Amino acid sequence: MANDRIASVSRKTAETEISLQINLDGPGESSIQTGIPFFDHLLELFARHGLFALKVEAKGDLSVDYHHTVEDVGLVLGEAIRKALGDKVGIKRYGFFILPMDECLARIAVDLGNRPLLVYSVEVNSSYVRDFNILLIKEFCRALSNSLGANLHVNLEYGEEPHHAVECVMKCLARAIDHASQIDPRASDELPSTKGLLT
Ligand SMILES: [Mn+2]
Repeated sequence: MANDRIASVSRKTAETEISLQINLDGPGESSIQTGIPFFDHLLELFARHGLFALKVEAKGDLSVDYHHTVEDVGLVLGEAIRKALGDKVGIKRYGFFILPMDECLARIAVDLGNRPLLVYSVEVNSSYVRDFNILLIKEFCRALSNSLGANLHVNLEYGEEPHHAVECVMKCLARAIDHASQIDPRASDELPSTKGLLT
């Protein structure tokens, strides 16, 4: 098991250029620059509530729209978490959280078992926070699930206000991933699988 669970990933395409660093055992601090203020806000919350240390610098084709940038940050974040997890020996592997935020309640479960799949159910009356379409968070979660190799079940049980709804989802997601990536002191030398392989 690696001592410092820190990883950096950089990725450049014709649409986006992203560099990201994460410490899974950080104190919840962050430095986020994506060019999309509301998305910066959500990633700051992700770092704070996951108790990660997160640094994100993203330059994307925002003149087209926010889609490529949001999706690609999800992809690079998943890759960095996967790298920081290393061989996954000793981790809890499964994580879940139920998080209330004002009128919203999110329920999220994650399996870091290298079987990527997203089940996503987040419905609120309106889809926009200023010019940010909250449907993009589904693309973010799908990209994260694929590159992290995580089975993700993301449910907003109920809620109305779109800002509250996606903030509730991001805080809940961070806490579920934090839970799953923690080392289990009762089995710190064990791989949480009978298959003998989780990567
Ligand atoms: Mn907020």
